Amino acid sequence: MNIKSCFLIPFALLANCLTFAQTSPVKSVGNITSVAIEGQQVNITTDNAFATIAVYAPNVIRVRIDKQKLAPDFSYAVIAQAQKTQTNITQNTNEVNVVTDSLKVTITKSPFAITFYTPDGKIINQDETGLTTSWVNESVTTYKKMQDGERFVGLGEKTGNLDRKGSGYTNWNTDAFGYSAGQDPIYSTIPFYIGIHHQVNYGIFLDNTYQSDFNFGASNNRFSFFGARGGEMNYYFIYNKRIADIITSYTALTGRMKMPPLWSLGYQQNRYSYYPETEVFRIAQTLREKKIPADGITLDIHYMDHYKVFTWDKDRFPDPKKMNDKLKDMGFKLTVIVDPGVKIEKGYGTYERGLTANIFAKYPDSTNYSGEVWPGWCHFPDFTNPKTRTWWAQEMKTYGADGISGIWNDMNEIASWGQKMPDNIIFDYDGKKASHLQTHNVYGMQMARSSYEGAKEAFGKRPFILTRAGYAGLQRYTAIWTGDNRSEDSHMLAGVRLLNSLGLSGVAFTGMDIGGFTGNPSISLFARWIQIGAFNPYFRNHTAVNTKSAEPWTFGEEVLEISRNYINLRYKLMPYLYSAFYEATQNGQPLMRSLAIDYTFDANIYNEQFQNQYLFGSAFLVAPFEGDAKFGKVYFPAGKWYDLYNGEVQNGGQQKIIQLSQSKLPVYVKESSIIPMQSLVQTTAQKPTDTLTIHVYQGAVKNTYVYYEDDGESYNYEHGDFYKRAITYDAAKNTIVFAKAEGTLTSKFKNIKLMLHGFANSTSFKMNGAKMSITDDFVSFLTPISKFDPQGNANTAEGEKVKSIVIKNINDQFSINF
Ligand code: MIG
Repeated sequence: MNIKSCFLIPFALLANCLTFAQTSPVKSVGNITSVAIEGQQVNITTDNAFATIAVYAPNVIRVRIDKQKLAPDFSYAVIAQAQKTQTNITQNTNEVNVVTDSLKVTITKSPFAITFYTPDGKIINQDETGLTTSWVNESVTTYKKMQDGERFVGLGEKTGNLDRKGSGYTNWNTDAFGYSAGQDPIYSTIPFYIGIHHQVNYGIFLDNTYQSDFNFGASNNRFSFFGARGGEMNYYFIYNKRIADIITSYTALTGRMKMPPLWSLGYQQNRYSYYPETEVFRIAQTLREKKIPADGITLDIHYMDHYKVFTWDKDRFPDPKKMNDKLKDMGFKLTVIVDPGVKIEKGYGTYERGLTANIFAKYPDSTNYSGEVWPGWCHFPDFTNPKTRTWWAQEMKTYGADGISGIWNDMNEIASWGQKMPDNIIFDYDGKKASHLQTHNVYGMQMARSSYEGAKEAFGKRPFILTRAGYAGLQRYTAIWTGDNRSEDSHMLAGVRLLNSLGLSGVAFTGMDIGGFTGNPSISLFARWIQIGAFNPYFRNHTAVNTKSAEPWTFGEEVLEISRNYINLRYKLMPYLYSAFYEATQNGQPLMRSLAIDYTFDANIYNEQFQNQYLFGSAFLVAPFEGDAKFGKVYFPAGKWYDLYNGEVQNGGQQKIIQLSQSKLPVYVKESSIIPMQSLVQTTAQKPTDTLTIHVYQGAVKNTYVYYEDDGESYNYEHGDFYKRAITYDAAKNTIVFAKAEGTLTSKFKNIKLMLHGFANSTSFKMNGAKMSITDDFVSFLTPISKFDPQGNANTAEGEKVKSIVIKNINDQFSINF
């Protein structure tokens, strides 16, 4: 309440009111008292605060507000600098107006409140003028007016519905063992969300590493809010017409992933824990004998000597280098887990070197903080100190020498027994010095960063890095998985939404424990989960220490065949997957694409029945259902959709009840899609045959697809050593055009086989103007399984008649007319 409104109150209450105004526990930003325009930014003083509103890019506005003068700028998330942009800033007595090519911002002076408009004057987002921005003690919150019909998506690794309207969330990285499917918070923090209303959408990224809170109309219908328990209000407002472009803008700010090692896209076999070495070889051999393609095996904490990071239990693993050489000969790469806690033990090298380098997090009295975790009492490296990151990179060398290929960062929330790290631990925060409260949410990301930087040096190849905790921008260094989920149907589906939400929040390389971590999945649940896993970016089977074995062959012959079928399909799709990852490196598009990205204003996709559906890359519509469901309802958004397995066409804009089968995951292909595939291999270390098969699906929309290849392991692609080619299917012109390849690499394929789906009505095909021969062909994406499906569907060889064309030389530049 401000003083002015007190005058509207009867005299008898006035005294009361004034007392209230003076002692209000909520301190509002108040009115603007001075404005200074400085290039692209407006510097503001208000009754109670200081603010700057800066044009960061034509479509990105940065807002900073603090009770004291703004501190020097620093961020672990944002790597982009403000761009010089055509900006027009004017002011009159009531307001300041900031205009760029992409949007208009109006800042009213009494009270200080901001409204963002489209260039043609539609409101995109506005402060709630009664509440604006305020503090309760050190907590700062900005209140935004709830727009009619407003929806909210994203916010990273958050449980709940796709549309977050009506829910509130807290960001505080938490070791959430066996979390429930609706629990909050869990492991990681990405304070970025997308709001949608009246045919407009926008992104807001709150860059503040303190505990943060978001409210999308929970327990109120007046506002949405975001805020943090300390530090300054510091947010980036992003406006683009399409959500895909908002993701591109957000990842321009916070960075994008690098090309992953090709092997990390293969199937990964895990459990807590495989040991000794003979057990690792038994798993590797069984995968090969049972013809389950696989690329990775992961070692959990039991490989270490008494859980001491950077050591080996020499009884279990006498010669790691030899083991890795042998695994590599078999086409496997090894990933090992690392925990941040360094055991306090005299004579233990990592500990001693850590003491000498003085890199552990400290109490204010300069003693090293000790907490208890797997190895017993530990110190914790302060990964926000550049010195620590260098030290960790140095330690990483031993893994390089041992032939390790991947680093799995666990327990980096930080987790410790007791789960109550004291507030008063001091971290370097890259020279700024910060308490645990400010550092907590960014610690995990800085550990993953240290592992990435160290492994990149030590392995001599692209490392695979995985993390459990993270903060906005984590995608620059690492993939992420969703921790200790449960072997339950609701968890599998909640997991799909977690990954879709991470995708909306700039993280493309994501996965969940296939089969569930705690508990034992039923046969039907495992069958469904492994099918979905084949359509997850990171595809890893994992289970806890005290559960039954959960390798694909432990659920009976039928599930083994189902697993093999889908893992085979994944390997045949490797060229498609790899190209999709390339896209993520270029514009931040995730592999798992919530339908909110492409069908933002179609209300059906937010319906709880359909909210788990997603696109995998640009082509596949995946509809996940519980393991034992007999029927399911699928929503087909606008366009035309082909059943992956038999080519049957479904028109968009309809809901359809479909019969489900344990052996098949409902997957559809979007019209006009272009999907490159290869022959089946057992590991990405094996070369596929010379033929790149490219499926083209007839449709009404024009599609330009970018096919991408590189050596799959080095950074030479950064210097042009890749093979990249645009393929355009133009429905209106009846053409398929293969543009000239870019890059210095020769393709690993020698010829192309084009498979044309839905082209039965096209009878004459010409290549570069000359008539060409075309063959009737048959495509089947799955192998019939030998057992009778218990749900009653005999699974015979399902497939689709197509037309095929062989192009003898992949390097030909050609155009096909039909
Ligand atoms: O306290 O390393 O989420 O994947 O298997 C548990 C053992 C520690 C938690 C991880 C899980 C891993 C487990 N870790």
